[in-house]
Amino acid sequence: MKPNIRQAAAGALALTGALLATSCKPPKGAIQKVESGTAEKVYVPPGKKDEFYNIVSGGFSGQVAVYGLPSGRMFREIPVFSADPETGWGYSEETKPMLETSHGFQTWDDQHHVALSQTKGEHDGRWIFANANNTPRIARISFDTFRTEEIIEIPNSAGNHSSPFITENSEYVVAGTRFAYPLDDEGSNPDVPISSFKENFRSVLSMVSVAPDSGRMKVAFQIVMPGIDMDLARAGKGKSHGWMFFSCYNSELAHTLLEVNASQKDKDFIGALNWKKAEEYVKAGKGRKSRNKYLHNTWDHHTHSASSKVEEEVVVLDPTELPDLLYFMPCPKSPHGCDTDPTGSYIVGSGKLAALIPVFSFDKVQKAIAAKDYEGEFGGIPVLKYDSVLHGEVKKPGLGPLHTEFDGKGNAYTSFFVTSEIVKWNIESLQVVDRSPTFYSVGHMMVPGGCTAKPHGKYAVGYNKITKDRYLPTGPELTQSAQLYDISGDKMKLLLDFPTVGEPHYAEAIPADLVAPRSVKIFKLEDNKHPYASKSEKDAKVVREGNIVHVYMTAIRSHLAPDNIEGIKVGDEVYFHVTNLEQDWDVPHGFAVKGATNAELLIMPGETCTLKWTPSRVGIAPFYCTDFCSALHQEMQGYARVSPAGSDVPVRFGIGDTAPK
Ligand code: RUQ
Ligand code: CUA
Repeated sequence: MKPNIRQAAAGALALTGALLATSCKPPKGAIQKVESGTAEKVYVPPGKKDEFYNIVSGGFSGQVAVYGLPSGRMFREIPVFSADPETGWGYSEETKPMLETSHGFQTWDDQHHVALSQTKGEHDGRWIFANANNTPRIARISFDTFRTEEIIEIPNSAGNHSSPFITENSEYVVAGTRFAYPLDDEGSNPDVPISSFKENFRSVLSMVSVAPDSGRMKVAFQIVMPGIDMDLARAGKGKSHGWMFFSCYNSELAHTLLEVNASQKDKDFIGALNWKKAEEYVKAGKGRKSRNKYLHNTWDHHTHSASSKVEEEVVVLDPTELPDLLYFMPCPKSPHGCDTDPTGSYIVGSGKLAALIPVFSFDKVQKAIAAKDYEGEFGGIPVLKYDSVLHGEVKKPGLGPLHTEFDGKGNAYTSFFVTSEIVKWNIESLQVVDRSPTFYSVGHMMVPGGCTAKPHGKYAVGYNKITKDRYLPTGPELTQSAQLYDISGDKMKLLLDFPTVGEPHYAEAIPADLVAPRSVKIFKLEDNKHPYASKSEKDAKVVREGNIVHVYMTAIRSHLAPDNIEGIKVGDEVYFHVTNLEQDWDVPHGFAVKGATNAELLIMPGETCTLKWTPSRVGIAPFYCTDFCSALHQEMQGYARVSPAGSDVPVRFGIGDTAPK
């Protein structure tokens, strides 16, 4: 008997039900109902733009990514510490110096935190700073071009995690050592047994100054301390301006199995550095001059090229000899986040293993310092009494607190890794007022402007470590993800999940109006001072100097000039210097040549970029534009003839009528 439609449908439903029960059923708690009308809150209709730029660290991708809020759409991945074949970053001759370090050329790092420039404690929309955790560096990215324009290496440091948190007027960005190690500056001997940790390993906090107009960075001075691991930091603001606070773990000074050995003590520390005092000491010549070699790489806007300079020296201050410089505050259980509220009155420590959140009062810290209210010292640095500096504790907030942000309305929001939630609490009363689950294991969280003196509020974003069942599976590795919450009312409301690239750690968000109007649309051709620029097609040429061949090439819709080149030989070093002659927004040209072992170039209007090519085979090598730039983009192509080494084929080149006959 044939089953009727109804029976067939019921059977199909039963089958689907069985499948769901076995393989596709989400674990309990994975589905959270969203209210009707939620979609409209994140929907940015075609032709409309997002309200905020969300600048998100890329973690082990080494890059920084830019998303829109509330849509969660990704706009750009900015190459910073990792080479990026898509843009030629780290592959073009112009960008290579940006990735030089004292250890050599590095094409990767671990990018954890971003800091947006501030004036009077508020976002000013000029720069993004980003840290490299592995080989200690800080990068500065321009909001005008969304490009990295400076990278400075941090000497006397290892594991630059507590970085690049910024002071109220962008006077400094900070860099703290996460992996204490024996300093390896000139004259010291870092070849010591690891077991001599206590005697020989040190940590250094660096204050890197930022020039007010150019943004140019300089390692202004460093504070050396015992081998505790510095984790995160925040500058004071308002009344606490002039101070830098930073969390420290491993006060046990363990050097093996830290998981256990660095979790012995009840309390570790939050350090409080009086950097104004440090400036006085430096001025008075109280520092030791440490001889180092560290690189400082900068981008020149006129030549469209980077250069790398070796710095040789840095001033180091010793807080055991210089009074009133540095204090420790006891903080429960391996603190991670160390965050100051918008008024600068409170410092929140997030002990990863603590079941409470201590909130310190800056006024009480000042009183305790004045009264020398110490409970002892650590490595010669005074430790203030916990009870004397405490504003209070948030009791039973959750497990595994990591980071805290603020909404400017008296509330704090703390991420909890272990209990997978964001908890909202009142800074004055220390009462928990709301909590919302995250999916899953949230690391950093962010409120737009939440680290500034004037938070923009409205949203919170959680950056999760685990996504499990939230997205379509993509093999063993699932996408990293963020979650957007509406925090405009009393209760947090989950609005949206969106995937991210790399592993997001800290992020900031800034109103689009502060950034969008600054955006550079083209580079003016007349300002191009690149030594190999060709400013018009008639300047295009090929010049041989020994076995080096310079191709001065131009790109404009829709041809490359010259597009026929002869006289290149196996063993030559060929440099294609391609100038994009366009002066229109959003018309890059790309350039690639067969057999090149590096990458493509992606050349912005008015810019010159150089690809090095060492042809290895005799024959004809086609080259072409890689970016679909016009209806005749496919025709934007040409040929290079490669002859045997020692051949006498002369250099000839041209396009159209001038092509070699
Ligand atoms: S750290 S959560 Cu660099 Cu908290 Cu990542
Ligand atoms: Cu130029 Cu495609």
